[in-house]
Amino acid sequence: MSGTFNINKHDALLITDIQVDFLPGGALPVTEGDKIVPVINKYVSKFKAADAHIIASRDWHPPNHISFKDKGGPWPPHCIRDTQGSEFSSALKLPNPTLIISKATEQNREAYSAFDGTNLANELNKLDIKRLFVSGLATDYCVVNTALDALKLGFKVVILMDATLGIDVQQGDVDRAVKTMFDHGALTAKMEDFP
Ligand code: VGL
Ligand code: ZN
Repeated sequence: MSGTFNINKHDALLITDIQVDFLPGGALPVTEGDKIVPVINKYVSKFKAADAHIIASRDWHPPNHISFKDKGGPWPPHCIRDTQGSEFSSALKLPNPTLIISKATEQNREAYSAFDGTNLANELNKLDIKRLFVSGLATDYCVVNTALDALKLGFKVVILMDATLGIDVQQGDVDRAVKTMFDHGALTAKMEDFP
């Protein structure tokens, strides 16, 4: 569903995990993940100009995180805190201020949602943010889990379809994730929906 969105100070752009390891050349790359970075930068400009908030989440694992293959998890080691792979892409233009949310920081617990084990909900309430526009990686993991938690917590959620990409471990995972978000009340939008 689309339409026109007027952005204001009760809105936030959530930029999900635009980190070196999730981009081509990284440890757990999303195919063509780099293609959405300029699009996200454009959204940043628009949201900044409209006095909205900018939030960037990052996957921030300890070494030996439970999600790593050698610990029995599904993924190659990635986004180990304070390493080059965990840095935000140098192509991503994060403004000042950007609220940074680090997630999946506990060794023995996986957390895909940016709300899981973080203070994101408190921060949103403190800033009087009512609506989240979600961009970034990966649609079928962090984005879908974050969006569903946001909806559960009573925030409005809009998925920026031209600024998210997924992994598709199984073909159709991304499409199913979008459908799940939609079925739970998320809207979708793309650049042309912002005047
Ligand atoms: C993610 C796979 C592993 C994500 C994090 O943030 O989407 N995906 N760790
Ligand atoms: Zn991870």
